[in-house]
Amino acid sequence: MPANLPPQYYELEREFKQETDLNEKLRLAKELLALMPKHKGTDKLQADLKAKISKLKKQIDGGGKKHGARRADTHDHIEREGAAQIILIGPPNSGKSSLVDVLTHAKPLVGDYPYATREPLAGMMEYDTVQLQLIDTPPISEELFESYMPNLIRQADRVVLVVDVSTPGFKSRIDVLISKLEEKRIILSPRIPDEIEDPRFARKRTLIAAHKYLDENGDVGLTEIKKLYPDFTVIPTSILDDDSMENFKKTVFESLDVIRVYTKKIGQEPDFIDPIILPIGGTVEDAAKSIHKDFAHNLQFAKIWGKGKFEGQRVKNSYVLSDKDVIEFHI
Ligand SMILES: Nc1nc2c(ncn2[C@@H]2O[C@H](COP(=O)(O)OP(=O)(O)OP(=O)(O)O)[C@@H](O)[C@H]2O)c(=O)[nH]1
Ligand SMILES: [Mg+2]
Repeated sequence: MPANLPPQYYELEREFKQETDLNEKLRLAKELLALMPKHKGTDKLQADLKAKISKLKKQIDGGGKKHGARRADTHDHIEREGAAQIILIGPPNSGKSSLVDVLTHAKPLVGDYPYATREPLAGMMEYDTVQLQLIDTPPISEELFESYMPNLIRQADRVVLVVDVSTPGFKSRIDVLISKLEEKRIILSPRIPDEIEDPRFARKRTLIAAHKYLDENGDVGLTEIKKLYPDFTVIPTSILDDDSMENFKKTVFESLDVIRVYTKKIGQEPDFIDPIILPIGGTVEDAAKSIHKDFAHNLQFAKIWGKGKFEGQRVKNSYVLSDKDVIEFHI
């Protein structure tokens, strides 16, 4: 039986054969497997690929153990905390660490010299009762592109590209960064496409922070960057301008396309501290599920308080919630 593999498969297979980085090779092997049609004609190919994946995993694990030390690859993954993980990337000295310093309780090293940050560092940013995780990262430039960066970026919910718009020539620094990411099949995108166009590419919804916009030449840079990337959301930021920091938080939150739902126990005041976060369109049942599977199963109905609603309105499990609704579960 013929395997009937799609043309993308052969392209990806060529890349797989040429790739020398083990982590990247493993990722490509997994992509190949995902791309492969599953039928009798590909049984043997599937088995071969699975064997390769297993071997690569062993090589990666074994390599780490043999040398004892945790290599940079251990930064491949940062446990997500809060409602979303947002990664800050950018050229050297653009202000990534300063943003994480001002917006979270983390204390990254801020340097008045490039390449100050050597490792990623996560901190929590609060916006209107919602906790969002920000990740500071080492710069991306012609000279430096840490091998773990592609994985970290792929895993994040949103990317913020931090650009120092007060220093002329930022376009070429962004171009370098974009092409480095494209080599790893990551595309910075103004929005998430409705359909997956090409499964080999990760399209990451990206916002641009036009940083240091209040510095000399910053206004010129801000105008220029908006013109260069008209489809992207550009947020003017400066750590010296509190309003811009508030606007940064708000814009990042709004880009997540989620709603906040506050819970209340029967006969008590709502808990406005720790909302349930749901995608837009989330229902009462989704909210209950996010608390516990059994809880959703036993749910009879809920009461809702919110804008434009009848106070304490009784609703069914399929009811679609709105941002800032208060919900009282009845089981
Ligand atoms: N004027 C001004 N300076 C800033 C601002 N944000 C950061 N800086 C300065 O810019 C320099 C670089 O800041 P960092 O936050 O270390 O930049 P980075 O992007 O983390 O740099 P790398 O770690 O090397 O990639 C430091 O001297 C900061 O004090 C800002 O909003 N306005
Ligand atoms: Mg830094």
